[in-house]
Amino acid sequence: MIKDRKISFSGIQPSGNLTLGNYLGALKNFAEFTDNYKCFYCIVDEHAITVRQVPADLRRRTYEMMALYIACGLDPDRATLYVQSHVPAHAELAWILNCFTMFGELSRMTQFKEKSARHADNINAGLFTYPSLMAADILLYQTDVVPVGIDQKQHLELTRDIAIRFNQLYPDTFTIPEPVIKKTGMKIMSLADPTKKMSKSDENENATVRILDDRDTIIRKFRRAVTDSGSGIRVSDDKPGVTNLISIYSCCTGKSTEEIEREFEGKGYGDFKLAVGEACADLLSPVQTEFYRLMKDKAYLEQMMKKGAEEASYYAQKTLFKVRRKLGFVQL
Ligand code: ATP
Ligand code: LTN
Repeated sequence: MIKDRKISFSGIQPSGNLTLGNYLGALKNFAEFTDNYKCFYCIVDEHAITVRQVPADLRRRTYEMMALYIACGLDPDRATLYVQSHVPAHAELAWILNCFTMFGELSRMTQFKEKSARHADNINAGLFTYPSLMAADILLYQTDVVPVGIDQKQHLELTRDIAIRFNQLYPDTFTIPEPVIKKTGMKIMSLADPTKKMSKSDENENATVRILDDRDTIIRKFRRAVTDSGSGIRVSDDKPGVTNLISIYSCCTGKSTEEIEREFEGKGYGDFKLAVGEACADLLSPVQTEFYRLMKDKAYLEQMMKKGAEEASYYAQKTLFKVRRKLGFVQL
């Protein structure tokens, strides 16, 4: 494929209500690429069913994700926004890549180990081969950059290994993608246990701030956030709670760590937590307003999904055609 611009691709699962971690680690960074890159941002519903989903919830969240993509500043005329299951090429390439992915590699994935421990009654083959589908997502579009949080680094490394292996056997098939992981915001921690990642599937509601939480809820959750013993608002390994809040405040306001430490010198945790809560609520408020406006117009969201799927299919088919030809499949 001859590219006139570099390509950015990322995906988010419609598997729960999105958190501040998803926003700061991934979503918020997607729009930055639209000026200079051709962007594909996917709602990965096929990944979501590796864990049991209630059908009505999955459907509702898929619409919500589309609305959130747009509400976060992604213009559907400038970025291709679509749903994974609307483009069958993803599942097709995933099967092919499964034949180039090793059992040992998949067994080492920490997300697989964590999710199989959490869902011990449903350790299905899809959960195991999840990374080959993710590699297919990325490689189908000849992607150059993948904006993600740090937890996805291992999957990105595997994607690169699969692409390199495939290219060695069948030269010039895939572009080798690079992860783009922002230093601040790459791993927002739980407000209840700052040694754990903030996760959308956490059962403790006080552990997560949701993108759609209202202002009072956001401020209350930050007020209850676990901080560390002693006082002092500074980044330190023995202060994981305060360090996490400083990083959130930095993402929300654009201030550096040093500026923040100076701003709160001599102040208590109470003042600091309130400031973080307010900054976070201010950041999310315009996203929420736009989200609720868009959710009233389902027909528009469906129209955008359709347009996105058509655009994505066009590019995906080109890669898939090349792959099939190189493998020796008969093309009719
Ligand atoms: P689940 O809890 O269902 O496993 P998740 O919250 O990890 O989901 P995903 O849909 O798997 O969310 O992730 C979407 C994007 O958000 C990915 O790029 C991921 O790296 C990023 N992300 C998720 N949690 C965080 C976090 N706490 N901090 C920063 N980025 C995050
Ligand atoms: N595995 C990712 C979601 C995901 C993704 C992708 C991210 C699926 N396909 C392609 C980037 C690129 C997750 O669990 N966060």
